[in-house]
Amino acid sequence: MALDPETRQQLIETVRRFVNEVCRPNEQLLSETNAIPDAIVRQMRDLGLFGLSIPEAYGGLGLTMEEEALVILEMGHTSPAFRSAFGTNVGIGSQGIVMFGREDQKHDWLPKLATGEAIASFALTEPDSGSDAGSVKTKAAKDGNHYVLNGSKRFITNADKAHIFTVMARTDPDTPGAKGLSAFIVDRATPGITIGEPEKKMGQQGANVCDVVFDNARVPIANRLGEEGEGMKVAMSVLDRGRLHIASLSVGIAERLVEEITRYGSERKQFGKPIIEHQLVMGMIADSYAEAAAGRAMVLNAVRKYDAKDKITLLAAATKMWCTEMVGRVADRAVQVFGGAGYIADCAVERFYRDVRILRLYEGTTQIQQIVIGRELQRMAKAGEI
Ligand code: COS
Repeated sequence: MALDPETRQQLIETVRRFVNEVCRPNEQLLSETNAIPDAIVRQMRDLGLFGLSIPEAYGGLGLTMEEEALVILEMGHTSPAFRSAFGTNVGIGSQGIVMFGREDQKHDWLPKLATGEAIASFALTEPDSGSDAGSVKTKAAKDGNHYVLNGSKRFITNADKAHIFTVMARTDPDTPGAKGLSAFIVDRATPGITIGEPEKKMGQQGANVCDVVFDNARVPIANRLGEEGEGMKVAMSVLDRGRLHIASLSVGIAERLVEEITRYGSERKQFGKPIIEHQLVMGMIADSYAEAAAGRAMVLNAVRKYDAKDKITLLAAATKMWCTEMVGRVADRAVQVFGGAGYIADCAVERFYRDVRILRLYEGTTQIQQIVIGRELQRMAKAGEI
């Protein structure tokens, strides 16, 4: 149920204060140490950030998608690795259970995910299966009351901290493609699971991605999410929603960058006046402001449609595509406005420039979003909906 307007405003202002007073002063530290200080993670837990999307019945805040987007827009005003600490619990790690879990599965895991006591990760991508999600090779072979998992997952966000994984694996070796896949909740403590070292990445220091290897890991049949063969449906439903979350984050970062370039442009003088008064610089700042504002409107429209239970696949893909591309343009302009100062390692715009590059890749590349959009439009045309 949606919050009343006053509570909603209080929530947004609380998150804004947390971002301004706690996260922003620690951006440099986060980048240098590649880790979020424990004290900040504790504050995230106290604020309920790990449980934004988890129903109140399981100890979460049970926010609507619109409310979640408003929180994530605020979190976008600081280094996105802060959001990543709780992002998988709110989004792709937990939503398989929220959407497809049985009562006992929800009861076992959601309360711990809501408080941040347990961390959830989403394990779809593999060395040979990225954009082609239906080609997953990890096997889940039935053996008595268990499935035996064998295979490797790659670039799994928060795998190093995870207590559970939502894993997509092939239960039907004779059915190639998406129809042979099923989804599972896999406890990290299961014997036969190895987590790789965190990868060294271009940006988002403090948010780790690792390999996850399954070597005869025995997962109880009771841990399957949905029916056999529904793995792709679980993954894609989770990603439809995740794409709205990433779009919100992108818009938040674009807004932060507009703030950075407006302030810098007003302070930095060249040719005897603030550079914002030079029309070519002014144009870059104005374009960035307008694009961030357009992104906010696009996100709010899409999340309201999600909350109204409209079919969201088309709009989620379009919103994710446009907002992540948009923040890429804004970050590029931000470096341009800062000039040489924007190229110096670890100044804010240099960091954001690197941080935002992944947004156009994960949870479906821009080119995958184009495919989803094209196919959905064609489907609608065939169905006479266009
Ligand atoms: N919601 C629910 N179910 C969906 C769905 C959605 N948005 N999209 C697809 N499905 C279902 C389909 O209905 C189909 O099931 P049925 O055959 O029972 O109808 C099944 O999933 C397979 O769909 P499709 O045939 O469209 O699959 P493709 O193999 O052609 O793949 C794309 C479709 C390319 C869109 C998909 O693989 C994709 O999104 N890839 C990107 C993956 C990604 O985002 N990776 C990032 C990892 S997380 S960081």
